[in-house]
Amino acid sequence: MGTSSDHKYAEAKEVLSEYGIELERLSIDRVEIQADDPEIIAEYSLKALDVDMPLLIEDAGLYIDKYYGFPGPYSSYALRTIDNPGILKLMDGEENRGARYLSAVAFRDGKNSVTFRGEVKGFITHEMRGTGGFGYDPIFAPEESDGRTFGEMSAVEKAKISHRARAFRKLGEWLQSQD
Ligand code: ITT
Repeated sequence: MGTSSDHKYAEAKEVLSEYGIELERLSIDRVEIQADDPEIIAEYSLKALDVDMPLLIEDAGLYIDKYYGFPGPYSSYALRTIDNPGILKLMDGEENRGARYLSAVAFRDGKNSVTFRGEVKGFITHEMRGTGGFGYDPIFAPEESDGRTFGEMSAVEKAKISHRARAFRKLGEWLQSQD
């Protein structure tokens, strides 16, 4: 499993399977607008897709308190450019290390359109730790843990508290309630 979308897909698929829901990945280009909030980005991308089947789009990012939410919607770009060492450099000597991951899942079927959010609060570590997860996981330590980064956790541990798992669990519950 290489790319970040492979990881995101595996995490989402795993959560939805707990609700008996099967997730399949489509290889189609999506329109991605620039907005501060992942909810707006995911909803816009979903609306722009002319596909006649139950469909979802997730958008996510890392929001650092000290930098007013940066990289936020630029998370993918910041990772491709300055990467984790660049983020650590920005945080050099900084005491306010608070950050959060946000995820938004926009879903529609023939009848409804709904969006669910998930959030996990944590802090940016002083160094990269762990080889698990992907993206910013080696520099993000959730509050609800023992100081380990997501990169130092198993997929199962990350899925207990991650922003993505939380958003997809809400979707799973909502879909179950529709049956
Ligand atoms: P990719 O091309 O990198 O997949 P994207 O624009 O499709 O970007 P997202 O909005 O969902 O992907 O997420 C933006 C970036 O935020 C993503 O590239 C990751 O680097 C980072 N990110 C999101 N969720 C993450 C997680 O659970 N762990 C680590 N990094 C994450």
